[in-house]
Amino acid sequence: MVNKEEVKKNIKELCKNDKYSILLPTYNEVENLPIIIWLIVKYMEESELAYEIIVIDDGSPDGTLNMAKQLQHVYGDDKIILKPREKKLGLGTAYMHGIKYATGNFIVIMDADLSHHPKFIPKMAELQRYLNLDVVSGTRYAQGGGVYGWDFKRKLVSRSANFLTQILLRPGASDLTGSFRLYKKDVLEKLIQSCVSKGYVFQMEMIIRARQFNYTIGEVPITFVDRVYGQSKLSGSEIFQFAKGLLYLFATT
Ligand SMILES: Nc1nc2c(ncn2[C@@H]2O[C@H](COP(=O)(O)OP(=O)(O)OP(=O)(O)O)[C@@H](O)[C@H]2O)c(=O)[nH]1
Ligand SMILES: [Mg+2]
Repeated sequence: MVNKEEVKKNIKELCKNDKYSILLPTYNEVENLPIIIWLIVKYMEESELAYEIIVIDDGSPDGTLNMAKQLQHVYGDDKIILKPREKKLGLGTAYMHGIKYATGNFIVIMDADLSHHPKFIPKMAELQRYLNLDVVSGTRYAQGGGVYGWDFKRKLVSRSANFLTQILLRPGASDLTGSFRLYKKDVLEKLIQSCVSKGYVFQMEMIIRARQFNYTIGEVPITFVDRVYGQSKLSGSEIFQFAKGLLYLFATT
C-alpha cells in the first residue's frame, strides 16, 4: 500500500529546489500593491514555497513605483525585484520583460488589483507537483470557481467570450480569458514566443497554443473579485479586438 503522507514527503523532497517567480505587472495600483504583496508573502511563507515577486511598473503616474520601493525595503530585495519601464507598453510585453529576470523554474502570472487572491498559488503549485503539469490555470468557470462584483454586461461579455471560444477552438480548458496561471518557465517562454496577439485575446491564445503544443494543463477553481481601487479599462474596442483575435485563432490553429 502506498502511504499518502509518504508520497507527499517524497514529492516535497523532489521539489525542494523549486522556486516560483511571481510576475506582477502594475499600472496605477498604488492602493492595491501593499495588500497584494502582503498576501503573497503570507501564503508563500505559510506553504514554505521559495519565491520572488517581480514588479513590472510602466511609469504609473500615481506613484506605484515609489510604493514598490518602500515595500522592497520592508520585505528585502531578494523577495521584491523591481523591473520598471518608462511608459505604458502593455501587458503582453510586461510579461516578456519580467520573465527575463526570473530566477525561478516556475512563473506565476497574476493581476495586481486584488482580483486574483494569492491563496490560490499554493493550490496551483500542489496540483502542478502531483501531476507534473506544464500549466495550471485558475478557472472561474468550474466547480467552486466564481466571479464577484461584475455587472451584468461584464459577466455577459466574459461568459460569451469563453463560450464562443469553446465552440470555435475546443481548447479543453474552462477559463480562457483569465490570466491567473502557473507555468513551467521554459513552457511560458515558448508560449510567449509563439503568441501573436496583444490585449485581452493574449491570455486566450496562450492556453490555445499550450493545447496545440500538447502541454499538460490542469485547473484550480478560483474566485475572482472585481477591482475595488482604480479604474476599469474594458471598453467596446477591447471587445472588438477580442472578437477579431478569436476569429484569427480560429482561422490559423
Ligand atoms: N506593466 C503594465 N501593467 C499593466 C498594463 N495594463 C494593465 N496592467 C496591469 O495588469 C493587471 C491587469 O490589468 P487590469 O487593468 O486589472 O485588467 P482587467 O482586470 O481586465 O480590467 P479591470 O480590472 O476591470 O480594470 C493589473 O495588475 C494592471 O495594473 C500595462 O500596460 N503595463
Ligand atoms: Mg483587473
